[in-house]
Amino acid sequence: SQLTGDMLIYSRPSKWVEKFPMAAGSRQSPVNIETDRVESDHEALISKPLRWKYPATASRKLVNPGYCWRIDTDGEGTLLSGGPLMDDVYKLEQYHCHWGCSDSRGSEHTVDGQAFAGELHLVHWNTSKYKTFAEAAKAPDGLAVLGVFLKVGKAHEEMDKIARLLPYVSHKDDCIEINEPIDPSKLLPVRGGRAGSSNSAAQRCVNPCMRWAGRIIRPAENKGSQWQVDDNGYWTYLGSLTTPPCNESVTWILFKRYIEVSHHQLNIFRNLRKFPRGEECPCHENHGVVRDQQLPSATATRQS
Ligand code: SG4
Ligand code: ZN
Repeated sequence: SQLTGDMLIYSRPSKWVEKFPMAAGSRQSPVNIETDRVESDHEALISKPLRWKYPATASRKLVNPGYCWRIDTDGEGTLLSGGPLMDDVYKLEQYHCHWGCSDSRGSEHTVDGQAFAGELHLVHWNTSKYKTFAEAAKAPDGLAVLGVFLKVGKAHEEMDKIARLLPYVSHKDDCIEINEPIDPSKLLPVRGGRAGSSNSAAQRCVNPCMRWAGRIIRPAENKGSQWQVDDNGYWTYLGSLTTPPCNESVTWILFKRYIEVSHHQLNIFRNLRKFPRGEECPCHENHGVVRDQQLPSATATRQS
């Protein structure tokens, strides 16, 4: 059976490799972050703090591509640099979100086996080295994605601006212009435009468990509540896009702190439709890592 176009998005990640050979690569995302296997004292990470700038006016369009909501920016005046990116300057291309059908899952990455209710991704490309997003997406240092875990709690004010617009893009291929400014920096758990400026704050993930090799997330070992969550910290590793074509071009930067969104806000995400007007199938979940696990044929072994 041939997998085509959007159907891939709803298919099992283990099937993606049939059409996208990169999905079988050696730096595939997402991964499970094992907090006892991270390195803190990488000079490159601490010599320059990670810093970002996002004018609220850069958020231009809200799109329903059929498998998430996405905000496209004009990149104008946006910047991400420092930390693992060193002196290269990256621009914000778009941001989008992943969620699950219940509040206990939905994130793409996991931390010590624990999933979050969702994960926000801010996708940037390296403008110091490449001319276009497409060119950067093929290069090993072309993209940088900032990831923010979502946990269920109180409603998030900035996220609410997005949630209130989602009914206008309820179906696949719906798209609206954004008029009220939406500020992506207000969606980050760290304020002040910088992070990781101390030794323990920025940590590099050592040989993270791979999506395809390690495959199955280790069950939570009631470790979640004991994490050393640095106020200003992030984990970083070299990985890939989490969906086809799974390009191995992403420097991942995941904030250790999560943001809170409400159950109601997540339900608004889940109510987005996968298909154009006329077919009412809701996008209950759109995170990759758990899908294979739910299927009976998934193997529960971990390779070393
Ligand atoms: C989501 O499906 C986005 O909507 C995609 O954006 C994105 O692809 C894809 O996720 C993978 O990105 O940060 N999760 S991720 O690794 O950014 C790209 C579009 O389809 C190329 C534009
Ligand atoms: Zn994503």
